[in-house]
This record gives sequence, C-alpha cells and structure tokens, in this order.
Amino acid sequence: MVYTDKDKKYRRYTVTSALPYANGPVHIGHLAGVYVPADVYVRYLRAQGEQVMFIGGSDEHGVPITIKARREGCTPQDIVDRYHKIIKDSFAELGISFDIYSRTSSKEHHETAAAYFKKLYEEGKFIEKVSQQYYDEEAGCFLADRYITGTCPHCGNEHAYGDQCEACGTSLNATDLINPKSALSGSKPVLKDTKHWFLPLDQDEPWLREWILEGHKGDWKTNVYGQCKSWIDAGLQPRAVTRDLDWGVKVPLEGTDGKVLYVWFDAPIGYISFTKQLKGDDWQKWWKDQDTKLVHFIGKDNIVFHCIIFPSMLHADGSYILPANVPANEFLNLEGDKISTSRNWAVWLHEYLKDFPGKQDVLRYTLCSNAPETKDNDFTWKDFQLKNNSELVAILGNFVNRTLVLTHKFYGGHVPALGNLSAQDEEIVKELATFPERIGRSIETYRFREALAEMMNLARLGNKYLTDTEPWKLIKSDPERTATVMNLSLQICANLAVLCAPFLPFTADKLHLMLNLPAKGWQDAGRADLLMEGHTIGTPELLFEQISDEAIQAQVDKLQATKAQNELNAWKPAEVKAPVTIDDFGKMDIRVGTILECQKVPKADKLLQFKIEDGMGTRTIVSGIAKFYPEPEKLVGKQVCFIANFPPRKLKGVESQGMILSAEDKDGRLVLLTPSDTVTPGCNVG
Ligand code: B3M
Ligand code: ZN
Repeated sequence: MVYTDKDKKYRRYTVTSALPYANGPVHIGHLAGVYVPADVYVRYLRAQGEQVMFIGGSDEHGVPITIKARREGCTPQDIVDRYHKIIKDSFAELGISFDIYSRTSSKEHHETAAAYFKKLYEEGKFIEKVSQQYYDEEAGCFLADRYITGTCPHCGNEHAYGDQCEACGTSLNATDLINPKSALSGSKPVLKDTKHWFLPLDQDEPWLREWILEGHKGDWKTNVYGQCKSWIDAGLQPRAVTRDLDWGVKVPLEGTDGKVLYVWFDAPIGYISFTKQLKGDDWQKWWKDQDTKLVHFIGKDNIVFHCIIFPSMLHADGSYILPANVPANEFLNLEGDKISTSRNWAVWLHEYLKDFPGKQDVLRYTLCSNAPETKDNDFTWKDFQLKNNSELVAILGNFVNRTLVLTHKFYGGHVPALGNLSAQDEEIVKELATFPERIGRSIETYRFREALAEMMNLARLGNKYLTDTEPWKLIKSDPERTATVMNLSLQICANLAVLCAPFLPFTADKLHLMLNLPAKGWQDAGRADLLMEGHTIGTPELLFEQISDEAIQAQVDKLQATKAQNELNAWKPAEVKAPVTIDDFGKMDIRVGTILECQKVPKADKLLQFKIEDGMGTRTIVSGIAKFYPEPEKLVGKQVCFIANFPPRKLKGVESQGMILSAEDKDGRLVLLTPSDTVTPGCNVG
C-alpha cells in the first residue's frame, strides 16, 4: 500500500530536485540536502511499480556566472559548459538516477521559458513598473547589484557589494552604497529609468494562505511551513521577473534589448522544459493532471521560490498542478564550519569519487543517515569512517558475509530446506514481514534517516539471529534446525537486497549478484520465500571494506591546508596611522648595532637578552622574540636596528637599554630588521 500526502492515491509522480548553479561543482551539502533524499524517494517509488519522472539539470543563468566568466576572462557559456559536465558526470557516478539531467542554456529551455512569460504577459498577469537603477555610461549598460561596489553605510567597508556587505553581513540596496563604483569600468554609475515586469504576489496572498497555511498544515515539514507562514504573514510584495542583463533568457517583447528573465523566473520553468525534452508531446500529463503528484526536493534557501513564487507562476498560467509537497532540508556543515564555495570549505563530489573509488554507497549512507532533515547537521570525516567501519562493515556487511560463507561451507552454495519453525524462527518470519511497510512509510513521509535506520535494523535482526542460534556450532548437533536457520538468514539477505536498494543501489546490485537473485519489487519484500530451496547462490564477496585511519587523516589534512590558506587570504595590512611630522620622526633615535651575544633570559620563555655593540660601547637590550629564534647563538654577528633613546627598564630582573625593531608577519611571526649591507655600529637610521 502506498501512503501519500493526505492519503491521496496518485497515478504518477513528477519529482524535481533543485537545479544546481553551474558555477561550481556539487558538494556534500547539496547531496545531503537535496539529491540523496530525492534519489531514495524515486528509487523507492519505482520499486513500488509507480510511474515516476525524476527531473534534474543545471541552472546556467544568474549574475554570479557572468562575474566568474569576467574574472576568468572567458564567456559565461564556457563556465557553464565546464561545470555542467562535472556536475552531470559526478551525479551519474554517484547513482543519482535522474530520468533527465538537462540545462537551462539549452534552446528548448529558452523557448519554453520565453513562451511562458509571453503567455502571462499577454493575459495581463504582470504589472509594469519604471524604476531607477544604476547605469554604467562608459560600459553602456545597467548594472546588476553585484556589479556595483562602494562603501557600506553601516560599517564603512569600502568593498561592499550592491546587494550585501560581506564585512558586516548587512543586505543592502545598491542605492545605499556611499561612493558607488561600477565593477565593469570603474566609473561612477548614474541612476537611470528602466522598465520591468512584476508578478503581483500581493494579489496571490489569499489563495496562498488557504492553500499552504490551511491546506498543508501538518503534511508539509515544519521548517517549510514555518518559512511560508512568516513570508505570507509579513505581507507579499510584487516581485520583478526581469533584469537588465545580457546573460539569460531574452525578454520576448519588442524593444527590450538588454533585458532577460530573472534567473529565478526561468530556472523553475526548467523543470517543465526538461519534461518536454524527455517526454515530447506526452509531457502535459506530468504537469497538468490532478492525479500527478508534484514533489520538489530543495534546500532551505530555496523555500520561498518553490512554495510561493513558482506556485504563483503556475497559478497565473492556470493550467498547471501545484506541488503536493516541498520537502526542504536544512544545511549540512563540514567539521563544525559552514560549507562555503568561495572559501573552498567543502567536500566536492567529483573529488570524493576520485579519492574513494567504488565507495559511492558509503557516501550515500553517511549523508542519508546524517541528513539535515529537521536542523542543521555536521559532517565529519571521523563520523564518515565510523559509519563505514562500525555500521556498513560491522552490521550489514558482516551479516551478509557470515550467511553466504556458511551457505557455501555447509551446503555447497545451495539454499537449504526450511524445516519446522521454532518459536524464535516464527518470530523472525513475523518481524521480517513488517519491514517493507515500516521503511516505506518513513520514505513516503520524507523521513529518510528513519527509513535508513529501519533498513539497518533488519541487518541487526539477522546478526542477532545468527549470534543467538550459532549455526557454526549447531551444525554438529542439529543439522535440520541449522538448515532452517540458514534458510531464514538467506531470506533476510534477499530482503535486504530489495530494501537497501533505494539507499545503497550499488550494494543492492552486488547483493543480487551474490545471491543470484532476479530483480524483485517492493511488494515481494517481507516474504520468507524469496529464495527457493535448492537455489544456487553466487560467490560471496565483501560488501564493504574498512576505511583506514590514514585515508581519513589525508582528508582532514586537506581541510587543514584549506583553513590555513583561508586565514592567509583573510589577512589585510593594518590601517595607516594618523600623520606625523618630520619633527615627530626626528625624536626617535634609531640606530644600527651588532649583536655580540644573545641568549635566553632565565625563567622567561619569551625573552631574549642581547649584548649589542653600539659604537659607544655595549648595551643590553631584552626583546620578546625568543619564540621565533630557538637558536639565539646563531644571531651573533648579525646587525639589527634599535631605538637608542628609550628610557631603560627592567624585564625579569635584566635592565633593557632600548628596543630592537622587528616586523610582524601576517601569521604573527616577528622577524628582526637587518640592514641590507654591513654598516658601522652606532650609525643612525632615518
Ligand atoms: N539554482 C540553487 C541554489 O540556490 C538554485 C536552484 C534553482 S531551482 C529552480 O543553490
Ligand atoms: Zn558593512
């Protein structure tokens, strides 16, 4: 039986997953939030025999792509071509089973998106507004917010963007910036009138309120429902669906050169245009039949677009169904820190696949069992190792391996006969029968962690059964009962092959092969007769291997190196101090001296004691740089600069007669200043 939202029985499923921007590869945050859960869901539905269409593709428009292209001196098309391929290939390798993975720069998509806009325009569904926007007179074009920099009115950061100040985190309007500057030409932009088309979301409020806040209370996840409620309660505003930009879907109206559809208008239409590419003339029933269930898998930052704006677009057209559910996840962090593309703080899928070949299911397992379903969650490499070694290897792999090895040992690889069932065996059969429904119910209500844990509970059940009955001993005293135990253990393995498939498709394939089990549907699972007496199984192989400490350390080291690099990148020279006069400077008596002796000050970790030849005799100076010169005797003979007219002061019992000059490097390291050529001790610096 298929449980559905509000218990409605649907005839087919249109399942979409957010279209990743093709300006970078995909990372574990994307996977845990969107693609792994979506893939589990569709694989399960297919196993149920449902008609399913799983849509994915690259989002190839938007300003960040044009900025990246400018920075790299190539075209936006070059950028999206590069990343679309990386993303598409790595998804395929991870087993994300899209029915189509297309792209929004395709001709078909441009046509569909333009036609969608045109229809709404002709039906008067937009409002037109003229507003003022920054224009670059040298470059001859309007500027997207990201292309304008200036001083943040809140914190004074001189490199704030027109949409946000990254120093203080405030979101800004381009017109808030002090001294705005165009990132294209460096010139000062001017405000100029420009016309745009808006979706009047304010008019959609009544039906959105009824549809979401009344209609989907209880069946949409609380994080999704809560965000929708606060948007609607705050009052919806008309939303511009066009932009002054030359990269995107051209606005299909006369006299609109230099205008394109807003990326968030065209991207969700991608779901529709990709359906057309996949299904041809048959596409409409996937979008327009009330018996089709539309489900959007997304991350939490996309909720408003999929729950309010895109539904308003669908509603404005009038012929489309609305999403039945939008199971958005929260965010996944990495080793306690927010995943960030610009800081390279991520585990990139294509790199994982290179570093851990053949271990797709380990990543799928870790991300699904750790999915940020109700709150942000953390990925750590230690946990990844633990999930593999203590769960996949020790529970699932171990149970299957013990069962298959014993079957070969005792019965030459043939399934033994099921004899009379003991009370314990009856209990196993009864419990086995409950798993497909338990797992299925969790998947259908988008509780994928719980579903995965249930699947593993079946492997635990099998392990416990073997441990309790000890067939390796029992074979000597009671061969008939041993045959029954082994038969039932094999039935559990066969059930695992079916029930793990949505989560661990590669493992499921291996297990089918090892059991020589023909493909089965979800309805077949739960039964204790999937493998007939006498059936010959294949050769047992390990389903999973231990992951070593070294392999994990290599990943941790890689992240450490990234962190160190980020800290260096974040360093900025100190602000220049208030002006001084030549007289101010002249008061400082800076000289060069030669180091005669140098040693640590006893009982003071940080201090070095110098004896300096200063042309008039010798003087002692104490300096707090011991940490940076662990072999102070090697400094003897070098020349240093020092301030000669500092009043003497005592440091740890030693009188210091001046101050030695050093530079502080970006990592806090102090380095002595030495003249580039040897000079006479005591000469002045100025
Ligand atoms: N391109 C993904 C993101 O916000 C965005 C999704 C579009 S789905 C139509 O990262
Ligand atoms: Zn600021």
